[in-house]
Amino acid sequence: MKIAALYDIHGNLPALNALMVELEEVQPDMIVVGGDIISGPMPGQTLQRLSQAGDHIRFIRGNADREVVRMFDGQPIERQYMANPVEKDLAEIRWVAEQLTHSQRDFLAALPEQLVVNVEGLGSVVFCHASVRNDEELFTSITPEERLLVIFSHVEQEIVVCGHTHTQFEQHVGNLRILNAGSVGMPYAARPGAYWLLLSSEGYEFRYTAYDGEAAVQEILASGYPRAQEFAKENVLTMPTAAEATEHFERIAEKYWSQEG
Ligand SMILES: [Mn+2]
Repeated sequence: MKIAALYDIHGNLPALNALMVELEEVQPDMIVVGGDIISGPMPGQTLQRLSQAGDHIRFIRGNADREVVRMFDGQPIERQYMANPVEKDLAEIRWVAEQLTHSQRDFLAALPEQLVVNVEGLGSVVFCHASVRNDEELFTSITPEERLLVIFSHVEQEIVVCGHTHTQFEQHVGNLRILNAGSVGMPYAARPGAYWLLLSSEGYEFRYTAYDGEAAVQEILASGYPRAQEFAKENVLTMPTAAEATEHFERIAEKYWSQEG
């Protein structure tokens, strides 16, 4: 059995398209879309593309999807870990919400936060967006073990697959293996591309799919997305490294944990 975990696509349709072509060769038995599906340049088309993938696809909801649904419904948006959205962020979320149909809103609103799949030979796997506790909790490859023990203390499965911090990494706590699938559409990594995870009975593989960045930028700039310029420059053609992102997220996580006492 093969499962392709596609996390944090963030409306980057060109990245997703390249990956779907590669998956035609990989032929996974299941595709798990790990949340933060649409918040980016091509929200509606991204959902459409995924809906054409076949009936072996499963979805969980990410924090950004949840926020877009709240915006669609005219509800306020509050964050627990990251800074609350300022007007520029709200304008972006509003634009994404405006691209969705009612049925796309309903689809996102109805998604589960977790999914458990038993992979023969590998064990039981729980897919979540950020952590098993909620869809925005931050931890990284350098989070101390004592904190991971608290976050993952109630997990009954052998493997946790997560995303949210857009960096591929692997962590171990006791017998539990934690795998961050990385990000398809907004990776923090050494080179541009779509990052994802392949699980199978034989084990797991951190994967990477290259795509034409210049062509992607043309599509992104034509999308009308308010952050298109920034997205093209800072998320497609170049991007922060995993180490830079890790330090950034770990600082936020530390601040949160020190306040929580
Ligand atoms: Mn994300």
